[in-house]
Amino acid sequence: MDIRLAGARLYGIVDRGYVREADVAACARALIAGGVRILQLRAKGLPQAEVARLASLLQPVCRELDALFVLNDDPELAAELGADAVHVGQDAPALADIRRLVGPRMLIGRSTHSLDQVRRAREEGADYIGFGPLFPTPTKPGRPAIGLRDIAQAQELAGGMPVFCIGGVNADTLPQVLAAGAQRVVVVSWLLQQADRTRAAQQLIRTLTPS
Ligand code: TZP
Repeated sequence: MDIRLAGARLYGIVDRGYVREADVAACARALIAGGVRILQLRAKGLPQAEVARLASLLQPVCRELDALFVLNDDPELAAELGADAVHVGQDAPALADIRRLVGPRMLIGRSTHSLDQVRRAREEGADYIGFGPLFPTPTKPGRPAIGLRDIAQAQELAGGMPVFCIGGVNADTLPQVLAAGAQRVVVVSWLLQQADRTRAAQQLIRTLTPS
């Protein structure tokens, strides 16, 4: 497994819904300085050329600071850009088809919302999964929350495949999420809305890292 993926407990997302284009590179720097080692560009609904432009701001920062650069939703563009990883949802094609597009080395992550989907993601060879949304979240309005009950079983079904719990995770909810069996989390809106994103990421990482 990629050593940066194996070591990643906090997955960050530079989400264009929260971050202005002019702030993309600085945001990436702040999150990575706070300990984020895997960072996704999420730009829902934007044309591919605009996503490519945003990637041209974010990817070099990831390269320079040795964080994994993940592109959301677009395997074709991920391959073109030479991203470290691509993240896809349940509506995306089978991972075997995505693998053909992106080649043997790129990491592939899949969003999952149920234990059945965790099982399937493992069978189809995902490199990691997102599992959630645990709580209602402004980042995916209207999406039903799955709660904390299945986290431990999701971890078990995943075997060694990293499981990043997602959806409504913040400094207040993180202790409950960890108590339910999570080891890794994705935090989007809470981190992006902090005045000092570096300190906020450091705070989460302290809670995530067993002493
Ligand atoms: N997939 C499931 S929940 C979610 C995504 C992309 C958004 C999580 O965002 P937040 O703001 O950390 O709740």
